[in-house]
Amino acid sequence: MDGMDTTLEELYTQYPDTVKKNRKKHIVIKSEADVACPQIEANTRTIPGIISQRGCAYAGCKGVVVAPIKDMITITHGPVGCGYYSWGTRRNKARADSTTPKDKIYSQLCFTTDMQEPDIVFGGDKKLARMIDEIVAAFHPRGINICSTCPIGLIGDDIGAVAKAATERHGIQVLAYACEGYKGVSQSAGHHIANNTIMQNVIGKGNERKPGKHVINVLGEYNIGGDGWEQERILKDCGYTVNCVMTGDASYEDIKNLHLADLNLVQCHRSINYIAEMMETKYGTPWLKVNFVGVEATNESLRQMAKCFSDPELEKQTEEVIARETARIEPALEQFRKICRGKKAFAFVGGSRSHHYQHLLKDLGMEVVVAGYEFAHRDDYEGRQVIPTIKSDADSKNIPELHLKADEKLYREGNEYLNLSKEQFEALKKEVPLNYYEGMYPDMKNGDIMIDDCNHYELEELIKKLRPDLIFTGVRDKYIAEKMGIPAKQMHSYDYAGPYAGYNGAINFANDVAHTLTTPAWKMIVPPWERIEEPDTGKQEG
Ligand code: CFM
Repeated sequence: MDGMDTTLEELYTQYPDTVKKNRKKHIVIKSEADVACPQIEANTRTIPGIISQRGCAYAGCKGVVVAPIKDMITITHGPVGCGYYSWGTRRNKARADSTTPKDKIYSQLCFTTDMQEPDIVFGGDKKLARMIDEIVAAFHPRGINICSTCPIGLIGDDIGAVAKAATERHGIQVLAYACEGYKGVSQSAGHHIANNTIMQNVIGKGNERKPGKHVINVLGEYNIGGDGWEQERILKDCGYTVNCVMTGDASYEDIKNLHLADLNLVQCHRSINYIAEMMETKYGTPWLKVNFVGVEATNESLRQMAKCFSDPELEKQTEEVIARETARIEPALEQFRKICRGKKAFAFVGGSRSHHYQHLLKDLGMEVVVAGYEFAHRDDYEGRQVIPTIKSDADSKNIPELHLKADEKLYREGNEYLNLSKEQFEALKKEVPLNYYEGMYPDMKNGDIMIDDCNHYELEELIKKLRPDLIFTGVRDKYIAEKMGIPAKQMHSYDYAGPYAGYNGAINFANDVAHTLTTPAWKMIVPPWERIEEPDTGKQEG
């Protein structure tokens, strides 16, 4: 602990006082003596001048939540760059099925109004309306999304009016998302905008419940590298009917029928919790946070789901799947563990995955010494879980209240540090229906670092000081690490690999990590701390 304090103090010395004061609030050292997670500042504006790894509201709305809906066409209303650079990089996979033929899948295409100077001066709404007409004539999609970029908000195009008129003209739903990039402090604002629009306009419009005894949705699973398909395979094996994996490989129709499921699973809590909570209030649909990344985490999630339904047959089938799948992959995992065990890792990704991968890395015997998020909120760091019980309609109506009660208590008392003793906190946990408590902070070890909105400088300094064996990170910071001779895995699109979720995903991941760790190339790079600095003579060459 003291060592880590000194490490951080050294890191802060480069900062001016105001920056130091700010950044200190975003970095926490894990102490096992703490009853609850110390307050970490999160979801606040990045200080100008700091190289952050965050994205924008448009990225969160269009790139993350909306664009993966496979049979809707998503228009980027704005300059071509926003459309082009948000095109195809996330690897949210989609495939044809009995209700969506191949020629109705548009999620891999890029549509943009390509706003030019005259459009900025005179307004772009006519161009947008023309584009919708062209799209309908050429593709006949089932629905259209319009996502605004920064200039649209600045010039005041009324995309809502364009969408409304187009809906009437063409008889298909055209939705407007005012997700200008500057809104909020990160992509997180965009998730919220997308959730609100889909909840208000799409969910609840269908009336076809898929056949099955236990019908579920997987919310916040975007099928990166095929993760959602692996989850569907496992869930079907356990006896569930998967109504919708949202929005990875989801169709417009699936989302209209979202409210007809019995339980919402929330895989990414950050980007879709708003829909889970709104559906709980509006339809009484209970939700459960799950994590299908990691073998133990997958097993635990399946067990918790089965508990929700109070069905012995389901519990039995779940245990059979767990036993069969775990036995199948364990020998291969053990081989990879021989390479991975004891290796130190950093995990710095988005708003959800760093925590999910803590579990999978633990399965491989690796230690996560630094973990952080780009844009998560405090509850993502703190972590908590309520397991609902689905018995009858009347019972499920009470669930929103239970959730609220648990949240309120933990936020206002547990997490605001009203000096709760361990006993008080345990009593609180008994009193509220919180029967499973996990999250980034609870899953860390004494002395580990938890960091919010880690910037370029901090990443470099932490690498120099802690010398991890491997870094799990994003597109921009990956190369910082690699130039320092530390292998990095890009955990947004998995460096073109995957799936990494579920049982098959665990094997893929272990294989990739073991290969990365043993790649001889990393030994050929001399990291900066081992380079002998040439004394600076002050003379200019040439
Ligand atoms: Fe959720 Fe995601 Fe994530 Fe996210 Fe993202 Fe992503 Fe992510 Mo990149 S929805 S918060 S906004 S799990 S695109 S699939 S990998 S930053 S940790």
